[in-house]
Amino acid sequence: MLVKDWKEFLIPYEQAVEELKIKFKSIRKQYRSKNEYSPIEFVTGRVKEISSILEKAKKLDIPLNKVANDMEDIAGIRIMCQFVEDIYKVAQIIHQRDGKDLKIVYEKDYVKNNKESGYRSYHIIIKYPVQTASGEVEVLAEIQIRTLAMNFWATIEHSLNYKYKQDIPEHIKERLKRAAELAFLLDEEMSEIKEEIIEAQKLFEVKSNIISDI
Ligand code: 0O2
Repeated sequence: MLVKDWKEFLIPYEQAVEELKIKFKSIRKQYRSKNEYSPIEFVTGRVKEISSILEKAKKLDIPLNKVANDMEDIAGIRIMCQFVEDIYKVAQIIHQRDGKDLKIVYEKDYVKNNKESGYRSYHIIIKYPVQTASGEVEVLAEIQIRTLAMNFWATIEHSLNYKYKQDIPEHIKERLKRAAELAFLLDEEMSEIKEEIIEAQKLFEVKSNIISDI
């Protein structure tokens, strides 16, 4: 497939990512405008690079004409939360939309069952309909929901994997596993004082609003 054809193929994925980012950011805005705690801290999204699609297709033995059906994360949304409990709250919000603006295909709970690497996140694979100039196209998208600590770990591990071409030296792998355990402990500790933190953040927000009104 030519680069031009890839670019055309990726258009509905780009639209899906943009729409989903708006929808999840808007949930956060709605909580905040009611001065309520939002289980969503921030949202990012990306369409997989053509080179990464080709690499993954090769690794997983996916023929290029099957990529749209078999590669679930060409469109990727990442939702970051402050606390582990928020991850399940966000998953519940997504469940409430199942059959409405999206369809849940399946989920993977790497929060409770972390990967061998130490990776933790909650993944929801969805089908998302996009209205294009040539009609409706349903694309697959992967929503990753994780805490800030899980995101910190995953981002660092991802860059090390890139640096070492998926072959991180054993001593660094061990360090990363320890770091993942510590990130998990950090999440547990923060959950223990969650109510205290939420209250403090609300007070801080009120104070900031007063200052910005002056
Ligand atoms: P990128 O660059 O983020 O797009 P599996 O066969 O189940 O082990 P599979 O089929 O890749 O793995 O699916 P899975 O588990 O849902 O993983 C999809 C995405 O989750 C990955 O996409 C990563 O974004 C993230 N992920 C999964 N495992 C790890 C991990 O050990 N470390 C980090 N940092 N991220 C992980 P890509 O295409 O691998 O990468």
